[in-house]
Amino acid sequence: MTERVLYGYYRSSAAYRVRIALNLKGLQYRQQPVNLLKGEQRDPAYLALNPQGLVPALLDNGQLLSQSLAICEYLDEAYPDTPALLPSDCMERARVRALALSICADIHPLHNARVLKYLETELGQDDAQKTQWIRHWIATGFTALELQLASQPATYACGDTPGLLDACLVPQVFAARRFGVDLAAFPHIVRVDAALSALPAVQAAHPAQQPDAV
Ligand SMILES: N[C@@H](CCC(=O)N[C@@H](CS)C(=O)NCC(=O)O)C(=O)O
Repeated sequence: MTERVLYGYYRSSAAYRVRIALNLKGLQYRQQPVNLLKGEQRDPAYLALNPQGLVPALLDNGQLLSQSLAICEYLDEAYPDTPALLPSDCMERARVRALALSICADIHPLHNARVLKYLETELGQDDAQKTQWIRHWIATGFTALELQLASQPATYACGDTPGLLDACLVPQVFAARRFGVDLAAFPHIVRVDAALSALPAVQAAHPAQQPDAV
């Protein structure tokens, strides 16, 4: 088997999701940092690997994969003997995917680095305006997620074993704290995040624990 390599950045929410997924599944990997602040995601060598110029990308069995959710689902299918990230029931799987997408497609892209840069350089928004934007969109997404978690309370986001939604929730809560979002209105999200943060697999994925952390 060839080496498994995760191209990522310590503070990237999307790379953080994949680190959690790999750790929950007990799959070994080497990290290859791509420094987003230095623009390394746009280096020709990296664009040759991932033309989108985004992290993460995962090299597994000699093939390169992009998009964090696609990578997590691939890991579940390719390594069925490791702990499952998705439920076996197709209705439950659809529910988990929907909630994961509510974070990955509807919250996170609105505060991605390139979006914030565009707000600043092209639309002339200052730091206070950008912070208002970020907090608004995270709180909007969390308001709906909180209601959904409250409707079926469990140890983790979707039951009593951690899975795909948890791998998305932890990085989004990390980002919310980093951007100063008031989490008082989201007790279920905070509770689930605390339960997850006690797991060694999740602790090892924390940005501060990564080789490129500054
Ligand atoms: N939908 C993608 C999002 C990837 C993404 O937005 N990555 C960010 C870091 S969290 C990135 O590489 N940003 C670089 C940039 O904005 O230039 C995924 O889930 O993998």
